[in-house]
Parts: sequence; C-alpha cells; structure tokens
Amino acid sequence: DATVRREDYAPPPFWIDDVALTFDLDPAKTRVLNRMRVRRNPAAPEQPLRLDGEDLNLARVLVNGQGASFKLEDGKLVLSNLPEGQEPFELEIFTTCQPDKNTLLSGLYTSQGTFFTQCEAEGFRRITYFLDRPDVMSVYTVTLRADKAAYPVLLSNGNLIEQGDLEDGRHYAKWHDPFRKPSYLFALVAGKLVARSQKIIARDGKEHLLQIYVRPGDLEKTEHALQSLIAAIAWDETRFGLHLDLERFMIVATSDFNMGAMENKGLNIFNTKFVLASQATATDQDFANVESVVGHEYFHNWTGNRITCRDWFQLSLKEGLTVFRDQEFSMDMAGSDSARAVKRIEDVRLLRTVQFAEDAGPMAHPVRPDSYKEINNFYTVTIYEKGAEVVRMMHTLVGEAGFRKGMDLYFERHDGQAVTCDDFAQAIADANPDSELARLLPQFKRWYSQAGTPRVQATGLYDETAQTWTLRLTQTIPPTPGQADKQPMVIPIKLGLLAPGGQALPLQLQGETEAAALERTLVLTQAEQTFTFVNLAQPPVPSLLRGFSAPVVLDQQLDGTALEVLLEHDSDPFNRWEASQQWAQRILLQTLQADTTDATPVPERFIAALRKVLQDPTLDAAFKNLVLTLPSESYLAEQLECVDPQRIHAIRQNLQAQLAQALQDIWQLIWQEHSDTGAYQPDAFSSGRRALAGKALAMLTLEATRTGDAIWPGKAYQRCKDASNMTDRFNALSALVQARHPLAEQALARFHQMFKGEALVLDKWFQLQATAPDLDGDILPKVRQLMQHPDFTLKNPNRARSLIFGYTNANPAAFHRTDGAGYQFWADQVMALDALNPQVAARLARALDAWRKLAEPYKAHAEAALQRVAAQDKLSKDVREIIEKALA
Ligand code: BAL
Ligand code: ZN
Repeated sequence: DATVRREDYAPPPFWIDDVALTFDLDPAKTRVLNRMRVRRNPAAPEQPLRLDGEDLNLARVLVNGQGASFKLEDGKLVLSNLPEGQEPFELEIFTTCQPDKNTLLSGLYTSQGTFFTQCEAEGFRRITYFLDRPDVMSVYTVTLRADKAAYPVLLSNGNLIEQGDLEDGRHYAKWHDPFRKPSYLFALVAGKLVARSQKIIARDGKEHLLQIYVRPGDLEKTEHALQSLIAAIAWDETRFGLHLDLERFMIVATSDFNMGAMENKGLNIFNTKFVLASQATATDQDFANVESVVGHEYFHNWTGNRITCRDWFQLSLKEGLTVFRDQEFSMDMAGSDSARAVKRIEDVRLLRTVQFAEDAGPMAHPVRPDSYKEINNFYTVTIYEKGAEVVRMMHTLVGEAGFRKGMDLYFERHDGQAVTCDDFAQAIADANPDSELARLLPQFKRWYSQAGTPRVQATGLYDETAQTWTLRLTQTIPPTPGQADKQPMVIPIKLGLLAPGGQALPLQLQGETEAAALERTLVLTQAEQTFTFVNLAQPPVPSLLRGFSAPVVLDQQLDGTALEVLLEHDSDPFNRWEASQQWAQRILLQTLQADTTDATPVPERFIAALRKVLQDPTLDAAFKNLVLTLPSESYLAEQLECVDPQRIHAIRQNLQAQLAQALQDIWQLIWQEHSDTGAYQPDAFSSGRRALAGKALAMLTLEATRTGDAIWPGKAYQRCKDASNMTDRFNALSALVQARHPLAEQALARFHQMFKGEALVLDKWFQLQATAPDLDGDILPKVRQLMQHPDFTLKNPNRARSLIFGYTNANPAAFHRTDGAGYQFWADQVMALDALNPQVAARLARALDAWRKLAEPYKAHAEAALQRVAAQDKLSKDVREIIEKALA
C-alpha cells in the first residue's frame, strides 16, 4: 500500500543548503550535473540518505569528489557510509533525462521546441535525484547551456549573474536565486521567446524588471497580463504591506501545461490560457481569469514561497490563503459594491457546484487531508476553494484590520519557514486575542480536519404577544469516507432582518440593552442553538448567511412572499441573488419530484419578480445576468438522492424556454439597450453589459428557434460575422449552437476559418460543440468525429479538456445516455490519456464520482465502465486512486 499519511510526518534526515545545477539542454538527452552541499539534520535519527528520483539515467555519484557507495531501491538513490558528524559534505550527481519523451508534462519537457519545467508537487525528482519534499529548502545556482540559435532565451529563478557564448554555436546563462526555496519552486525555460518588459519603481523605491515571455507572434496579447501583474504588486503592497522581493519577476507562457499556472520563484510558468488576451481572441471571462491567475501566482510569492508548506498535507496553507487573496484582489479591482458582489456570487457558484459535489462524493477529503496515494489528485476545489472559505471565515471573525494584524504576525513568525495550517490559524488568533476566533480556535480548526459540507437548518418562530422572533439553528455534517461521526463546527452566520415592506430592522437579541446594528454575525457552535430577537412588531423576513458567510448548505423554508421581499429589497446583494436561485431551485425540484410533465407552467409570480429585476435601473447588468442564470444541472443533481440527468436537463430547459417566451419583450429591450458596448474595455461594468446582452440574444434565439422566426437567429449569425470582440462574437455563436439552430453549422465553420491559427480560440470552438444540447444522442458521435479533426490532439491538455472534458463534465444530458455509450467513451479516453499524461487522465477519471446516485439504467452502465478501467493492469497510481475510491 503506497498510502502516504500525515501522521507519519518526520523531519528530513539531511538538509541540502546549496544546489548548483548545470544543464546541457538537448531535447533527446539532457545532461544534468547536480552539486549539493548536504549536512545531517541533528534533530533526526541517524539513517541513510534516500534521494527521490524518477525516469532518470544515473551516470555518476561522488561524495566530496570521491566515488560513493550507493544503491537504487524503488527508484530512490540510497547512500550510506556518508561522512560522519555535522560538517557539510559535497554530493555530486550526474544524470540524463529525455525531455522530448516526457508526455507527463511533469519535470523537464519540451513544448513546441521550447524547454519548460513543472516541479510541483513532485516533478523535481524527474530532473535530478533530490530530497524532493517542501520542507527541504536550498539556495539554487543554475547554469543553462544550449544551442544559441535554437534556444536564444535561457531563464531560471532569481537573478541573471553571468552569460556568454560557448564553442560550437552554444551559449550559457547562469542564474542565482538568493532565496532558499523547496525544490517544487525550481524552474527553467529555454527557447525562442520574446518578452514584453517593463521597469517599475515599487513603494520601497527599488527598481524591478517585469517580463512576460511568449512565442513570437503572441506579444500583442500580453498587455493585459502585464497590467494585471503591476496591479497585483500594488495591491499586495497596499492591502498586506507585502513588497516584491526580487529584482526581476518573469512570467512565461506555454500551451502545454497540466495546471493553470505555477508560482516558481521569480519565474512563473503559465498556461497560455491565463496569459494571452486580446479583444479579438479572448472573452471578458478570459480577461478576468488572466487578472485573477496572474494575481494568484504573484501572491504566492509571499503565501507559498516565502512561507511554504511543511508537507503536502498542508497544501491549503498556501492554496486556500492565496485563493482568498486573489478573490479579494479581483473584488477590489472590480470597484463598485455591486461588482464585488458579482465576483462573490461567481465564486460561490463554483464552490457550490463543484466543491459541494466533491464533499458529497467518494473523493471527499478535509481541507487538510490525512492521507493520499498521489498528491496530484489533491489539487482540488476542497483544498483551494473550500480552503479559501475557511480563511474568509477567519477574516469575518476577526475583521479586516484584525486579519491584517494576523497576517503580519504570520510573516513575523514564519518568514523563510515551511509550516502548517495550524501555524497559520494560530497566528491569526494570537494577533486577535479577544476575538471569537481566539476563543473558539480548537473547534474552529475542525474546518481543517472534518470533510463534508455542513447542513444548517434554520426555522423562525414569531411570538406576537412578546414581539419576539426566535431563530433556531441546527447543524449536521454528513458522513464522508473514513469519517463517520462529526463534531459541530464554528459557523459564522451573517444576517439581517427585513420588515415585510423591505426595510432593514434593528437587531436586538434578548438580554441586550439596545439595538444598534442592522446586520450582525451570529456564531453557531453547537448542534442546536436558538437566538431570540426582540422588539419586532411584525414577523420579520430573515436574510441569513449574507455574503455566504460560511461554506454550508442552508435549509430554510421561505415562502414565495419572503423570497420576493428579499429579491426586491435585501441590502445584501448576495442574498438578493440567492432569493432568485432558491426560488428557481424550488420550482425545478418541485417539478422533478412531482409526477408531472416537464412542461409544467412557471408560476406567474416568479416571472413577474424576474421582470422587475430586469427592469430595475438601479441594478447592474452583470447582477441581472446572474439572477437570470438558472442553477446548473449539476447543482440540481446535488440536491437529489437519485439522479436522472436527462430529466433534470429537460426540466431546466423547459424553465429556460418559458423565461425566453414570457420575457421576450424585455429581452428585446435589453438587447437594444446593451448590445452596443462601445470601444472594448474588459472592466466589470462593460463586461456585465456584454454578458446581459449575450443572455438576451440567447433567449431571443431560443424562442425564435421554437417558433420558426428567422429574425433573431439572423441577428445572431450577423453578430458572429461582424462583432468587434470575442465576447460578443462567441456569445452570438453560442446562442445559435445552444438553440441547435440550423445556422449554427455555418457559423461554426466560419468561426473555425477565422481563427484557425489561434489555439485558445479553437479550444472554445471544440468545447462549444461538446456542450451543445443533445438531440437524439447526436453529441457523442459529434465528439468522436471532432477527435478525428486535424486540430485535435489528446497530447495537449487544453485541447483534451475542451473537447473530452467538455462532453463528460459539462454536458450531463449528452454524457449520461441510457445505452451507457457515454461511459464507454469516458473509459476509453481515461485509459488513452493515462498512457500519455496520468495527471490529466485522473482529472477525467473523476467525471463519474457521483455514479452511485444515478438512477438506472445509468448506474449499472457507469459501474461497468468503472470496473473496466479498474481491471486494467497498467493504470497509473493517479487514476487507480480515483477509480478505487469511486468503487470503494
Ligand atoms: N501551485 C500550483 C498552481 C497554483 O495553485 O498556483
Ligand atoms: Zn496556487
């Protein structure tokens, strides 16, 4: 059993203080000379030095310049008879590897003739033998040697200290990174690249060189990334007092990348998807993603790099915190309160759709897991997004200023160290000794140790005589794999109360002498608690869990009148939106659970409320768009014990069609008022206008397709042809494809013709077709056909994700077929991908996480497909772990 357990953590037996690496870069055979200064860790028991290694050819091992005795055991290089005592010794290891054969995209690999590395979590061992664990931190000096014509740019972490020409047309560059770092933050890049460079003077008066490296031809698409980086640097100085600590900060883009991006010290390597953005090729969402990911990786420089993780169980220490930071950055960049709320809603939608599903499935794990077989499988929405919610709750409990004090203390205590989630929580609490967080810290930390999404049930009881309203809250946490029984959590519940007319009511709890606030945060700590509010002349409408103050499912049975009040009047925009979602969800679930036809008419009152939202001149377009976005099919599936994906789809489509029909006049008005957004700017306000115009066009095209009217599909087609930006163009194309209008084929062909050299746009083209509504089972054959397209390749993760994951993960009604063919396709692709790139394959393997909840005949077919994958001898441990858990 190759399970790694958190409880088995032991400090490393040796430290590696300095590393000097020399690379002779050759795609077929790269030579790596690794000279390390090693010393025993006096705090660890005496034992041999076991260095991690994978797919390496070992040529030589020297200790203090002499041949050393070593053996290879399970891929590890084991050295005994090392010099006694505490004195450092020099260990020199010479190996070779084959970057052009490395389809795993972990370690050193080539992509379109350029060398890249990816070392997190355990890729460095594919470059050289090393103590490849995050608590071993070293100072790196790296010399790169390569053919000058083929690889004119040679980059590594830190500062360039030397460069020059060598014989035979080769050249070299020597880099030194003054900061100690774990091996997962090492990086090199070598190839034909060009850079957009800018010097900035930071607040400390020091000059820094910022550079974005891309392939020639992509330079014009880097301005937004550069501006995002400059904004991120300024934001971290202002909000957290954290400055850029390097003379030089580089971002390099590659099209072949497993992740979104990687925060290597001073040399971030990015998936092109999160760097390149131009008006012609990127949507507003792409622009926003670039800003957020550039921010995220930059913020890691302090939360991840300066203070890193002691072991991989602590991954959320850096990821949860850095996601929280990038979310706050994006909100601050968005500007208005309304735009901040829109960002919060989008983040919560992701959490509730994807993370809640993870928490309810076979891969459920705590924010700080207890065990894993393959750490790459634990780069999850739980570690990232739920981890960020845990940090956000701390922020709520200590307040903005208190959180800043906590962060300051965290850096004061731990800068330069590899630490744990406990260390972080302790610092935030210690800096705020009088806070609820400090008082409740041991219980609060259950958020790190207990998996599963808590369910909070809320009921309110009004006493007319006493003029009180009593809120009863209960919490339960469902069992998850390996955790049958759970203890109550600390759940901050931000709330307000509204009068039936919509006015905010003062909140006075029984026993309090005065009512001050119109909003406050209750802290639920027990399985059941009651809170009695006094001086209420009428039964109030509760607005609970404002801003989504805790990552929980809130069950409360508000009637249509209460939802209407909240949707119209709540001062908390999140809960205004939430009222619309609760209402839509209730309508959809009632239809699903009732034995009615799919065409049940939508209540007039709901339509009228939505009409009011769309006509409200005080609301932003982006917010209106989110209110009019129905809960996703996968989120609806989460609410059910037994899932029939086809039926969920049909019922949701029916509601969508009714909204298209009943609000047709408003959609037309919206189109008229929003379709011309002027000169392109990717800011939150104009993006919102484009999003709402796109929704209007989709609704009008859908309705016209039903009635046979040609005008709106014609307008959509025209927009595909002449839009001045990708957002408008792609929204128009989607409107035709999602309506399955006959013009869609022509529009798709034209779109492909226009963008045939643009890889990221082609990804959109593939994905859109994979996510089109199924008509008589035609999407699977379409996906198979597209796999034969000359632009398709399984080897490129972005392309594989766009077509295959688009089908399996984002088109439930087409994937879950009664004949099981979707699952057979899934199994084939998991196995084909596994032979190339296990990390990507393991992600695809998770598409059947929720198979046990499926209705028949889906469930039996899904199990058969899972069993077929499980029966393969040659599965990677990545995929094996996922499949075993699914079948456990
Ligand atoms: N550390 C892996 C990529 C990221 O989360 O930034
Ligand atoms: Zn990260």
